[in-house]
Amino acid sequence: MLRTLGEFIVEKQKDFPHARGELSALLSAVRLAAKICHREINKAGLGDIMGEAGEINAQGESQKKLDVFANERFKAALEARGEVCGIASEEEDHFVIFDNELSRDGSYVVLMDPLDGSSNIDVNVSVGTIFSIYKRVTPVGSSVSMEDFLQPGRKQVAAGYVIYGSSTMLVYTTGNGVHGFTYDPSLGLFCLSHENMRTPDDGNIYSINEGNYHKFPMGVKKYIKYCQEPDASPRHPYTARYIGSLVSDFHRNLIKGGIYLYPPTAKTPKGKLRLLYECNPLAFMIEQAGGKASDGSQPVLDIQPESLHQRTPFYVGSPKMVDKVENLIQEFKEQD
Ligand code: P6P
Repeated sequence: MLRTLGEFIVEKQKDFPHARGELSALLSAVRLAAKICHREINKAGLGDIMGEAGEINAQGESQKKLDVFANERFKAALEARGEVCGIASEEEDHFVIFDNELSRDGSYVVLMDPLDGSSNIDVNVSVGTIFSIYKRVTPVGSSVSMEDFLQPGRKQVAAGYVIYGSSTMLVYTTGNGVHGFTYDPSLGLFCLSHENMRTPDDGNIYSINEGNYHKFPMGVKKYIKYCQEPDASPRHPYTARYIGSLVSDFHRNLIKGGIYLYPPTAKTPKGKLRLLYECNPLAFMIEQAGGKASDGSQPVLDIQPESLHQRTPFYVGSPKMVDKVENLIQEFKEQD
C-alpha cells in the first residue's frame, strides 16, 4: 500500500515535540525544494546546452550554479512556511534572518548544505542535500541570533538528507527512527520505501580518500592496513568504496554496513567536513539507525560548536567499525 511522505508525517506528528503541524510544515518545505532540485539536477547537462546562448537558458532564467540554485530554492521554501526564523548554509557566509511577519515568530532554525558534492554533477555522479533542524533558544519574536545556530548536535529535533542518485530519496529522522522515501516523478510524490532503517552492527566497506594516506594520523593508517589484511576476520579483506559524494557513501554504508572516514589531512588539519550542516545531521541519523559518529575521540553530537562553518574529523557508520578506528587513533596518537 503506497504511503506518501505527507501521510507518514501526519501519522508521526505526535512524535514531534510541541506538535501543532510544525513538523509537517517544515518537512513539506524540504519536500518541495527537493522536487525542484531533482528536476534541475536531472537535466543539468542539458542546462549547459540550453544556456549556450549566453547566460539565459530556454526558460529565460539566468544560468545559476546548481548549488546556488539549490540554496535559493531551500531558503525560499523554508521562509514561505513561517515555522523557520532563520537558516545557516554552506552557501551563506553568515546566518540568514527571515525577517517578515510570517517567520519572525518561527520557533525553528535550519542549517543545511544545499548541494553537497556539487562538483560531481559535471561527471554525472550522485549528489545530496543535508539538513539539520533545531528549536531556537532565544525568545520567539526576537531576532534570531548566533546562539540559535551554535547548539550541540545532540539538541537537533530533526535531520535528514536528499540523495539525487539513480533514484531521488528523502531520508529523515525526528528522533524516532530513520525513514526513507523514494521519489516517483510520474506522481510527484515521495513514497515510503525504507521504514525504520537500521545500519548493521558491523560491515566490510570502508570509504576514505586514500590519496591523503601519508598525512593521516597513525591510527587511521593502521586502520586502513587492518581493512586490507586478507584474513583478520571472516569479513576480510574489506572492500574499498569511495564515491567522493558524502551523502552517497553515507547512504550505501547505512544500508549495507560500513564506515566513512574523513580524517585530518595536511590541507585540512581539522578535517574537511563541516560540523553543523554535514556531520551533525548525519551523526543524528546514524545514531538513530544504531550506528556511531565520532571525531576520533568523542561522539560528534557532543561537540559544542564555536563557529558556523567549523570543520571536524568524521568517522561514521557501523558501531563496531567506528569503535575499531577510534581505538587505533587513541592507541597510536603519540606517533602523530
Ligand atoms: P575529497 C564533496 O566535496 C565532499 O564535501 C563530500 O561530499 C565528499 O565525501 C568529500 O568532500 C570528498 O572530499 O577530499 O576526498 O575529494
